[in-house]
Amino acid sequence: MSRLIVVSNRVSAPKAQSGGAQGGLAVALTSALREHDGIWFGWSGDAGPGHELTFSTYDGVTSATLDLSEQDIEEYYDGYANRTLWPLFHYRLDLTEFEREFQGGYERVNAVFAEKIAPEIQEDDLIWVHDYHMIPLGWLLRQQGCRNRMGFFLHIPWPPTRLLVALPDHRRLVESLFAYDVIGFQTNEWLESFRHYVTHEMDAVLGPDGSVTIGSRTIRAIACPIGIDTGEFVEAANGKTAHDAYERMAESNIGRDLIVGVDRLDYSKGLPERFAGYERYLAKHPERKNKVYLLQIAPPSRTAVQTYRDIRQTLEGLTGRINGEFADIDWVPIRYVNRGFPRDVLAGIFRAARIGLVTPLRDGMNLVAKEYVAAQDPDNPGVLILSQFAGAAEQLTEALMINPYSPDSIADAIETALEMPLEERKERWRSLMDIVAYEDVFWWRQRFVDALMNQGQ
Ligand code: GDG
Repeated sequence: MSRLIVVSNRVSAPKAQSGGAQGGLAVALTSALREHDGIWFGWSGDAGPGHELTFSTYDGVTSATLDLSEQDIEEYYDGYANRTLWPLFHYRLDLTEFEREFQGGYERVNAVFAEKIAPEIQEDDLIWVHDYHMIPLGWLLRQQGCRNRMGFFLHIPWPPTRLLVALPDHRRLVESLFAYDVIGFQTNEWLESFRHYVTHEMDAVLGPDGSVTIGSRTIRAIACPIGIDTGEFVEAANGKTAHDAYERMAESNIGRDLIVGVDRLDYSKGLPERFAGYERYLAKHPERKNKVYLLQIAPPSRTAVQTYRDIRQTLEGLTGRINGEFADIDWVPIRYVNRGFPRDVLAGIFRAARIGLVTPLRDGMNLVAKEYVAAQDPDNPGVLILSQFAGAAEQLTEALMINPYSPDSIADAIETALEMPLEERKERWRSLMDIVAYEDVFWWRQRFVDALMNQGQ
């Protein structure tokens, strides 16, 4: 079996997994890497001089990280990754910042990674690069003489061509993707957008089975939706910590229905829209006052970026206003918690919740939706309300689908969910769970790695 080399911006070894906001990528890759011998490369998350690799092995996963300089972090991570590519790829041209230094820093840091990683690669290693931080890495590795099979997986959406062309040097960025043998997207929709771009902007020729040819170079572009480690999550939901969290919730609910939202604090997650939908619900259904509440867990992320500080302020204002307007002396309609919790505590909270409310304006996939499904009690499952703009909507078709831009759409779905008979809840949950259980993180990994091994055979 070939070794698997994974490269992503951040490396999150298993020991770092308790508490705090654990990104979806980290959760997924840890499960995948444990089965393969190999190395996970990335940024340490720290600022420091030099770019030396530090290796460590924990629980079957070897990681190799390097520090970046303050300037690298500012331009590559806070800059091009999080102030240029992230908003643009989430259709937020209004929040996208185009600065030459950001692009320069991004290319420089990717070149550092290529230079450091290339000597560590063995002849038949498979290389799997992740996400928007690392788009040009494959091309830069090829410049270092690397001839291995290389795949790239994009965890976030691929934007429509008309938005992408607003990025200075967009073509240079997309061309660099052709250094990979396989490119994976979360959904058919993002894949379609990519195919549209390469045919309209680059004269690519599309072939059967996802092949894309430019000149003499043929690669494969596929849709390959990421899953969760469903078995582990079900186990967590049935474990003692989750049970304690469940009991704690049940005690504090005192018969009220819990609606839960769990998201990194990010403008793509549709949190103000979610609160507005819930507010509309309370206004439309005064009879439900004191019988329901929304628990929103939102650990802060990317706090160096102004737009992230803004979203935090917006939500604090909204929570205060809604609670001020609707609360009673013995009831607060929104509990807004600005910190992270361990995974198994989350599993217990999900299980205690009558509704999982997932309302992103755009999301590559959204693993919380899948985790909510996995955590449910099969005999008395809750209802998933899901944005039509989450990548997960392509798979989780039995969720109650909403348009997050419409407060009425969210409000009506909340009422439908609370009124839903047990039989229908069970039926919907069963078909959601079949997908979450079958198309899990191992299925995803296998599908991508198979595509990579078979490409060009
Ligand atoms: C990107 C894409 C795509 C959240 N709060 C806590 C916590 N979390 C965990 C969740 C989930 C993960 O973080 C978030 O994953 P998402 O998929 O929802 O979102 P992103 O972080 O934006 O991830 C996304 C994903 O990559 C994978 O490809 O699905 O579209 O944007 O696992 O449970 N975990 C803990 N405490 C928290 O308070 N322990």
